[in-house]
Amino acid sequence: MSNLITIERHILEQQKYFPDASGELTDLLNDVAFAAKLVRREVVRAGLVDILGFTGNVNVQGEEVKKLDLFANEKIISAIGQHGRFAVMGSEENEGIIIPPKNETGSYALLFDPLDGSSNIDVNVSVGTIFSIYKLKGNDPCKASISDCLQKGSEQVAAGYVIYGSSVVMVYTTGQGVHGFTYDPTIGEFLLSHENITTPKSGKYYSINEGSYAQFNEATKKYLDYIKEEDPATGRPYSTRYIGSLVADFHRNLLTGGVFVYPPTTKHLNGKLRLMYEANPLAFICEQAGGRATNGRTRILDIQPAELHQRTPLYIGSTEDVIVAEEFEQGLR
Ligand code: P6P
Repeated sequence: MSNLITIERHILEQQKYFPDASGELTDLLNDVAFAAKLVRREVVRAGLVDILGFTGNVNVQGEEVKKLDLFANEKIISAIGQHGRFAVMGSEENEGIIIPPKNETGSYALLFDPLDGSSNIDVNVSVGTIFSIYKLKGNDPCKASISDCLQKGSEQVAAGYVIYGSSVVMVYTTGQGVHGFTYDPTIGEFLLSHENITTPKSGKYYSINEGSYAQFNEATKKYLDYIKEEDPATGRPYSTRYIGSLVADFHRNLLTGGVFVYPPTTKHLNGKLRLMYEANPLAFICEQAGGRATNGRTRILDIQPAELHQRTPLYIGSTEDVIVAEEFEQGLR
């Protein structure tokens, strides 16, 4: 039975695809899985301990920091940083790069959003951790810098997310397909539950915040009008599904098919979502599952980053559905 395969064993088996692998990628993916268990422990009981609510601080994004945001960030940095496998990190919660202790032995860079969708924490809506892993560009980890973090998404060696929902699922790719693991609290293990995830070429869901309609450009408004028209031959109208938690919306569409769109708006001219630790890792996963991810014009994984926290519009999900949304954005429809 495949569900008796732990994530640690699966990661080890994936190593055979990397003949020159030193086992480091295996170790650091296990580090991430371990950190996910620590975060899960607090997320699933957040209502029982004094970890809900706000810290009273504002992060680099100008957003109020939830206690659980801060906890998740600190846990990931300490649980992963302690083994010295990462020479540099970039977090949604930290303005600059993080140089972990013992970084002199690291060969990789880690970008992560410790707890995305945190505004949903206090109302028990699914939230998620998203991570992205690169090899260092240089050979000297002591010289690891921001440039090791600002690599194109196509350079990722691994990416994944953990969704803390009705069950806790960790999904990852190393470029050899997409695999999902469901946490079994009775044994404290992530067990293989979704092997070789492939996303349908088209779906029936579209995910966009229609409350921002007044902020959308005319192309996006035309797309929304189109997707809601009655046309059984093209499966329209699509159903709207928008949780307001990127990982939850992405995960549903990945499994069932559909398209998630966060377009440019008058409030966020370059979109709201972050390239390095939201769009890139999810784009890597989506493409590995047979889907498509662009900013409406350019493949997400081809975007050359300029800043750690730069934003991007995001059109991601089932290939045929994303192409339709892009054609409206490009004025082709
Ligand atoms: P809006 C949550 O704050 C988040 O970063 C993503 O998880 C989510 O997809 C998006 O913002 C929701 O943004 O503007 O629709 O509320």
